[in-house]
Amino acid sequence: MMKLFYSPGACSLASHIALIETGAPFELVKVPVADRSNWRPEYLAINPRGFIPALEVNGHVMSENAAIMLYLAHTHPAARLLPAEPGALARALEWLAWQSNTAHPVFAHLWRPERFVDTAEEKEMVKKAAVSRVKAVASEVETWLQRNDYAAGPLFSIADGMFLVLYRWMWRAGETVNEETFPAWTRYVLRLRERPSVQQALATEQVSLFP
Ligand SMILES: N[C@@H](CCC(=O)N[C@@H](CS)C(=O)NCC(=O)O)C(=O)O
Repeated sequence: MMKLFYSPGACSLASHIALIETGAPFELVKVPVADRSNWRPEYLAINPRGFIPALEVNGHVMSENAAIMLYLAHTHPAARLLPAEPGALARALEWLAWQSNTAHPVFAHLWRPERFVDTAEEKEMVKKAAVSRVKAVASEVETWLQRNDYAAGPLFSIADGMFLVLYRWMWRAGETVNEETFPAWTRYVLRLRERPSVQQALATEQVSLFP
């Protein structure tokens, strides 16, 4: 059975949602990053990089949300987790790459500056720079969703889970996110919340979409 290593409300929520969407049976293993469980030897034996998520399938472990979700989409075609049309498929992959190489690192700089620099002064500078980049990331998502229902365009795909995660991270970072400040993004997360997979993942992880 597939086994997902996750931390409540972390980026692993995107893989969790995709996993439920497949309809396949799976097990969840909680590795809370809040208490640094992900750096314990037991977890490093599973994913030597120490990050969550990781997905174990028949003894084989894969990491990185994009890789995990692509694997799930390909092994469960009936779940239609990726668009067939090449332009929309490229768009889904574009957002998956951007989520990993641009959006996620902004929050890593904000919440874990010690990963990048050493002194207290440097950490403050890194955090300060991240605050303005958070706003740039958010405005990119809002602009896209003003013209498109989902990340890939008209249909739900594996590129949507992380937009939902980022929405939560916005208010967790102290930003005001609501119908007034980010109307399209807010309507979008309300639409995603209608999916049973999203409801189940949020309930299991015991996290909410709004403050
Ligand atoms: N690009 C990776 C990012 C993984 C990542 O940074 N995960 C965070 C949680 S959202 C983590 O494990 N943080 C633990 C730490 O920094 O100690 C992915 O998309 O899977």
